[in-house]
Amino acid sequence: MKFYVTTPIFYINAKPHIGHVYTAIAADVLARWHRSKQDDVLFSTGTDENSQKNVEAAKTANQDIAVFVDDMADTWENTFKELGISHDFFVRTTSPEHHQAVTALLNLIETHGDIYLGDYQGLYCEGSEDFVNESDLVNGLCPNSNKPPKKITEQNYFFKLSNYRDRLLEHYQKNPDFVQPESARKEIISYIEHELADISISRQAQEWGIRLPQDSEHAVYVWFDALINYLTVAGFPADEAKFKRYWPADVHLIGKDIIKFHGAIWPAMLMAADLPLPKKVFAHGFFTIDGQKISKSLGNAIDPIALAKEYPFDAIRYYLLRDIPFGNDGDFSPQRLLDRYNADLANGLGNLVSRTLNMIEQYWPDYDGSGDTPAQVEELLATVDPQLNQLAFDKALSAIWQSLTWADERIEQTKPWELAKAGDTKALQDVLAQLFLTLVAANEKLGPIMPKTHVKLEQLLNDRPIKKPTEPLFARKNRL
Ligand code: ME8
Repeated sequence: MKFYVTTPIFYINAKPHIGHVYTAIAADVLARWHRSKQDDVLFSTGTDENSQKNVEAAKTANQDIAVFVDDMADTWENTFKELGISHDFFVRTTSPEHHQAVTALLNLIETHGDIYLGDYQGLYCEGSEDFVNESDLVNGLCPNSNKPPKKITEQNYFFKLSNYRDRLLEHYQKNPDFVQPESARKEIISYIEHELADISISRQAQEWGIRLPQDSEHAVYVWFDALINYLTVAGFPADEAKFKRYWPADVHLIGKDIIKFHGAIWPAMLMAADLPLPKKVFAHGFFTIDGQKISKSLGNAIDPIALAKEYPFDAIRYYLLRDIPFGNDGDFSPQRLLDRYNADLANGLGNLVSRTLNMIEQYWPDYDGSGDTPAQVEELLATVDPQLNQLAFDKALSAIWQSLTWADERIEQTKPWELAKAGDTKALQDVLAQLFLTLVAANEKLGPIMPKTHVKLEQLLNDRPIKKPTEPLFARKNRL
């Protein structure tokens, strides 16, 4: 089976923060999980470069915009690489392949008669690159950026989005899983029912950006351009074989802030070009940092590379996916990260590994690792794959940790050292094998979520004779 998963492509007016990396981590887990099932995976991420935000940032940095986006795209790509994100494709919207895809899609939509020239008079929020209504404003300011909107009056090309209202609603009715979770689905259906109107797809007199094939005086509206990245990655329009192989995408992972674009505008664009729709759009929640919205002015954006110097990146993956049910809003708390690290990783998994291997080395040095996974553990771990399929990462992790707790309890109940003292070899070996095989089974499920830990643990478990680790899997940390 093929599996095509995407993250949003990110604005590169600033460096990546932990919120951006969150989406990439979730996509990475899914990609690794599908690879482990031998699926033909395409996992894409990339950068949204034709935005006015980037132009402003280049000006502030006193740099030529083309140089600026090259540098920043490198920074983003290197950040993901350094963190071990396993994307197969890093798409840039200034690339020639993407230009080609945008032009081809716009031409297809035009053939359908869905593009027309009109006058746009209204408000524009540069922070979210969005045309907005008065009613969208919060105290007169743009909802996402808290900045005043710009009033614009210009001739624009429009996409007849309103033509697709009924087809979109029908699609939602027939495909209840198209947008998840339910809160996002409700929000988007209400938007389609009550607010859907034609959208402007070009900006006049904007130098930076892809030229509209219909009129080179206009740049393509950056959101229209950005959404098409998902086709570019799949080889549209030039590589027909690749496109057939991967399109439609299996899941677009996004934050809930951009649901309108992915749940209404994007499917309508594809309908207008007679292309199949993605199978699923999953909108995860937003998290604050210690209760505060992540913002430049507060300077509280956590740099993922700096954080990965303090904690193994697997621990950060674990914390984010375990602590915030995927789809809900949440809070990133450095204190909770530390607590979870110590409790679940250092004292939990790490301690169980060292106790188990230590006892085997001591009491049963010629154990070859054979035997059956305990039934209770098998039952717990059987829930992991279905949970991953639902993107319920927290529940998947919780099931894995329940199996570790089961093993910890076995140690407390059976006290292997006392069995050894009493010379009860059979009971002693039974429990040691149970512990070992629990670790083997749990580690198999950990693979996509904590890939480095998985490899380390696999080495320890495959070593013969089985030896206690020379260093802890996770060293305890005392203070922030
Ligand atoms: O919107 N919590 O790019 P962007 C969780 N270029 N996720 C967060 C987050 C937070 N606090 N902050 C950011 C754009 N994100 C467009 C997308 S796609 C065709 C074009 C994540 O750089 C989340 O995935 O503003 C969100 O949707 C994305 O970053 C927004 O990134």
